[in-house]
Amino acid sequence: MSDAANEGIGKPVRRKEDFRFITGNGHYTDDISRPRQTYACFLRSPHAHARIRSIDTSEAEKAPGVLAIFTGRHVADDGLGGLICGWTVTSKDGTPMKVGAHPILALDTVRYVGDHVAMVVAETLAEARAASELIDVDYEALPATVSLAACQDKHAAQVHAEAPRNICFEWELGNKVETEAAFAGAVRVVKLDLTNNRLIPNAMEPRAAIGEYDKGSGIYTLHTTSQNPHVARLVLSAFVGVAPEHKLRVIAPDVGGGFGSKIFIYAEETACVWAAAKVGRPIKWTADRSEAFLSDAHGRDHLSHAELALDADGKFLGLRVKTIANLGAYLSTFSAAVPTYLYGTLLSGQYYIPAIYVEVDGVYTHTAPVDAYRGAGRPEATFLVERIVETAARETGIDPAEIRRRNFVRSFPHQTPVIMNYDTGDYQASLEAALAAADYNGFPARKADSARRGKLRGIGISSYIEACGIAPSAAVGSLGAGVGLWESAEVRVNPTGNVEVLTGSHSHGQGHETTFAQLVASRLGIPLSNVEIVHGDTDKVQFGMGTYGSRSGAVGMSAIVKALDKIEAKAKKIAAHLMEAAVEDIVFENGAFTVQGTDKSLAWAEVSLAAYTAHGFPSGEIEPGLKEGAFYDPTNFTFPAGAHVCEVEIDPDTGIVEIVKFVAVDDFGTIINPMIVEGQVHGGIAQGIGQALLEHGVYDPSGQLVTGSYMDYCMPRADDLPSFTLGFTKTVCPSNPLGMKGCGEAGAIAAPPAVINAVTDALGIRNIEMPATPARVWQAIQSAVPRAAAE
Ligand code: MCN
Repeated sequence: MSDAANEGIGKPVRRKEDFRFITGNGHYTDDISRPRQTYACFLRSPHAHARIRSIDTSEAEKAPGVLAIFTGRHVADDGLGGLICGWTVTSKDGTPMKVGAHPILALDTVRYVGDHVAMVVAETLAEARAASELIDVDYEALPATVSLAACQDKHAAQVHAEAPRNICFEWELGNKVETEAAFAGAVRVVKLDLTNNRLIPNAMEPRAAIGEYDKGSGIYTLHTTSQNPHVARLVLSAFVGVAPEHKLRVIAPDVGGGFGSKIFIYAEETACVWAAAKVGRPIKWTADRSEAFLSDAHGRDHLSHAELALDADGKFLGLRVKTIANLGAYLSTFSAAVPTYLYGTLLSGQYYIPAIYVEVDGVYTHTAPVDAYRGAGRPEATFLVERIVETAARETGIDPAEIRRRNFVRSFPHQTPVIMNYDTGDYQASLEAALAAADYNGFPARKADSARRGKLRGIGISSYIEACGIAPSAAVGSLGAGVGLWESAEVRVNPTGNVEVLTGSHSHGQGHETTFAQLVASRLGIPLSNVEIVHGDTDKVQFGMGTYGSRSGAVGMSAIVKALDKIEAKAKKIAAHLMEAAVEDIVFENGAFTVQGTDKSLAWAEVSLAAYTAHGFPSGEIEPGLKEGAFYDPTNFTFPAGAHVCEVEIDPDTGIVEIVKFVAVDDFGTIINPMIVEGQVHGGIAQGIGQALLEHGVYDPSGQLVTGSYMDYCMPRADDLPSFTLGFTKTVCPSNPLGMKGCGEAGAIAAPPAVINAVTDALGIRNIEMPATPARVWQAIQSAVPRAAAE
């Protein structure tokens, strides 16, 4: 029988799906082999910018095993559209963003190293690769624009003719006049220049695809590593024109992590499904790690100047920000939204700031496209706010915790000057809990002890807020989204009482098969093992918007709640009929339907069976069966918030930063599974620390990616990280029935400024660029020495 007490909402249930994953029984795209499968290899541009004078495939076509070679010309001749950006941003002069064409295979120009030039399909992968080396491309190499700071210069090479000076959009948000006035009345203005370093996502499973075409039915099938298979199908049918939506099935089976990089519709997956009909056989492609570095959409990459105006008491009066955001060579699926509506709207942080004005130039460069990566815009906003608040504390001499307390938003709902309406929160509660867990008051003694040992010690706070549960449709629509951001669910109760839940969310590491089942088990009073969560297949789930923006709990689970409401209502009707009672008298609790005030009762399984035997149902009043669907569109984002405190010790001889303590206290509203939530926070913090200390995507001035492997791109490893101390505070989110706030990105958003605030505190400097590698830290120490000596 049900053990709802141990398996329900709030219980740290172990992940159901992990048995499959850790015993090697997962089904990832590359594990799947289709009959008569062939293999694809993509010939990629070695140049950051070049004109293609000609492509000679004649030798390659004769190579063993080669079945077909496609270039941009074939794609264009077939009438296929290019890849799209699903979010339109308008510049401050009212003009729409300037969109350069994004062909599936390059036509006459390549725009970054790794751009797709040709696709070879062969019997084996080795044959496809060997043949790709025989393709003779005559390139005319052109100057490349790589520097973000210089890409708008008059003489910088143009990435797209449509975008003069490489400017895609010049966007603004907030009130410029009010912000100027706030600065005019300020007692102090704190200024800071910040770089948000470029990151390269590294999911454990690289991207992969198998495209297939069935001549008999005319149906295309694409198995792919997608976080949102329905959106992929929509884009491939409505915009690229691969096949009509009802003739295209997209399956995202087990997916080994995405972190945002698998939201997007890429060239390779598109080419595989399109070419499958041409070749008449299934085509598989799996990225190797080098291809992933070159061609997965990268993240972050901002240059910002920020100014904070304060009064004599350290109260914030205004914030002024100018940011240049790298979009790479082409607009990726959601890229325009990231440095605008996911960034500028969060610049109020946890603080009451009466006036804010932000300008963002979204620019093209000859580098890989840049799009959402865990946090997407919100880490950039949090980094800027929490770095300048920390700097303001140091310049005013007010303790960093105290300056935050003085400026926290304390009454809700709170309308910020940058669109967001914060629904609920208690920022001080998280800060005080984090400070207590970090023993903030004991820090001076620990610093003195480090100094005695010749080490530098620092402490840094990050009081972050983010907007997630990405929805509601009306809000995102008014801001430029091309899609709605609701979620769907269908609950199917079988005659034996077990339940299948079809969800439009997609789990690729977040544990939905467990948490979603916990919700259903709790609500229906049945064992967790009697609930199956079905996702990731457009033939099974009618439609769904997928998983990103930490939305699956707040939006996806809310859709399930709505469907369960309908299930319960119908099951009560059936129970009332069976027990000859009035529906209003039926109580459903712990898996049993009881007639109030009597000992008449029916178990969940009895009612489920009766729904299908349907004997004697009053005709027209009760339909047989027990299956209900729902779409859920919330009224607001959710606003997780909290305080992270990082303490570091630095060896001045080597510049090595050791994180000696990391405390995170987060408010995620109602928590469904604390073990999964802790895992999510751990992963996010690890990525945030990676950004702060280790990870950096670097192109050389000619546009070659010099961090294209794990030899050069430093991912955080277990021994780079301390054991994290976690805590939770709780304010219930009012815009979804479960009161949940998303947790999937919080760590990646909060951690970087906590780390950099600690490092700069230890070094006694204003700023250091991320990643604060030993070399950079050592240089900062060395350049500080002569100054100290001179003083
Ligand atoms: N949850 C909960 N209680 C809450 C909030 C969430 O129990 N108050 C649970 C949810 O039920 C879900 C998990 O925690 O099982 C994460 O929920 P949520 O915060 O809604 O985030 P999503 O499921 O929408 O996942 C997306 C988020 C994002 S945007 C990125 S990026 C990311 C992340 O999740 N990528 C990940 N975590 C990841 N974890 C793994 N292993 N792999 C990725 O690619």
